[in-house]
Amino acid sequence: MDRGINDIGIIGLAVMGRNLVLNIADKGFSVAAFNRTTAVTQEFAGTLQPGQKIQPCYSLEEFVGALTKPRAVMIMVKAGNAVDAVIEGLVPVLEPGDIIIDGGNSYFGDTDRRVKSLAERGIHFLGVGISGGEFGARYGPSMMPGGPREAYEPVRVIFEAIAAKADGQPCVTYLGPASAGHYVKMVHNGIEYGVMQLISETYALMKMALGLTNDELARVYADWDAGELNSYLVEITSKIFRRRDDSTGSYLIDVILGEAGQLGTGMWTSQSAMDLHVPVPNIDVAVAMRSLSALEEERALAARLLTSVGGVPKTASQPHIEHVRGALRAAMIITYAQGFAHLRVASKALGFNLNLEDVAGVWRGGCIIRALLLRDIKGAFERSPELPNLLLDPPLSHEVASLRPALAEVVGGATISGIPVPGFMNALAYLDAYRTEWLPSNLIQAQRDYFGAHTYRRVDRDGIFHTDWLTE
Ligand code: 2AM
Repeated sequence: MDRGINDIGIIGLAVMGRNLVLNIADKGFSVAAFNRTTAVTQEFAGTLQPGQKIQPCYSLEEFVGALTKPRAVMIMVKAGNAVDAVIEGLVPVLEPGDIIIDGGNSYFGDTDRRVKSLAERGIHFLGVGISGGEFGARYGPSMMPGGPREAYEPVRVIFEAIAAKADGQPCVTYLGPASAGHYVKMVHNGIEYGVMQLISETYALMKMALGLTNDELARVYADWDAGELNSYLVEITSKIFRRRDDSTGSYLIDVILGEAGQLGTGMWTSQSAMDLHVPVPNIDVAVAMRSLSALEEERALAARLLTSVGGVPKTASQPHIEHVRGALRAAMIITYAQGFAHLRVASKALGFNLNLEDVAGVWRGGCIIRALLLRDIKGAFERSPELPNLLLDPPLSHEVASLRPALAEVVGGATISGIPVPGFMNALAYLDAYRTEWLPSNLIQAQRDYFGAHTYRRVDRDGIFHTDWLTE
């Protein structure tokens, strides 16, 4: 083990932290490593190979003393109070010009607060979204850095070396000031929720309406992954259906309880989109469905009471697998479109000045929502950097239009059969509403003016109008 002056330091040696340490050392940089509980550091030190440029440290003073200046300290602890606790410990031992990097899943509002309060003490703070899980941290994550630009330069070479590569480019680039990085990571997770919901609906359709076995499902998803649906989430879905349970020997998927958990990032995406008045119905419904899935007892009761609307009536036509595949491609494009539209508006409202082509590039590899589709999305923003919505990109809109019949077919059949496909329904409704020039919202304006004198605008004249509706 090397002892000396290190390029960067990592605090927090749980799964993500220790894998990042190993990744950084593999790329030829030297790393100081520290964990609050000394036993964890000792255990980690015991796993190191001779020659690895990693220096385990047993006090904050030793850790800070082992770093080149300006010091770059990356915090890899649980989001929330732990980040503030670590920062509080660091501030007295750091110097102006040093850089604290938060690589956790922090709420963007917390990141804004930390950037400001540390700037007052002369310390730079970078909020960096990191996606890719344990494997990504070890062999190449997607990284979304935000904060003061001058603080990014000293760590840029390390980040570019450790990040995933896609089409030869590192999946990391400076995204914008303040909480831009954590905001982009939040929306990444929102899209992830939306796409996982859609894939789970294709599973429901093919299992319930078509009666596909787990082996058949594994083959279908593998086949999809080999084509335009190529993506990490479709790939792992195929692998999941092959996996056997060690204790029972049956398929593992069939013994997993259908109660989806959530850590909050999907909900944050929905909440912040609503604050900005950006419609992201596929993300909203994905959050809602996780919450609904957790109402296990109520659902068991309702299944008995409301059977007449459940089940698969004989009249329902079976979906064609090719239609399900087309519906998934269309709904995936629509879900990413909502996420990018969210980022477009947030960028303006919060002053991030995001380059959405860069965001698509960073998501091309290493992260959970990496997908071949992101190459098309990157191309769309390359052609038109200010595009407000991906559905206005000619090639993507053409593709979605050509897939709409498949999407409608799947939603129609599932509705008659009573198979819940709220993700597909929302994708179709969003598409249809977005492409309809006339919406019945004139009636809503009339109603608002009727009961609340909220006024309305007219199609034929400028100005604000109010009608006394009670006088005929
Ligand atoms: P620990 O091993 O000392 O608990 C994930 O929980 C990581 O976050 C662990 O490395 C854990 O350190 C660290 N962590 C959690 N709360 C912390 C705190 N208040 N201060 C420092 N590290 C903390």
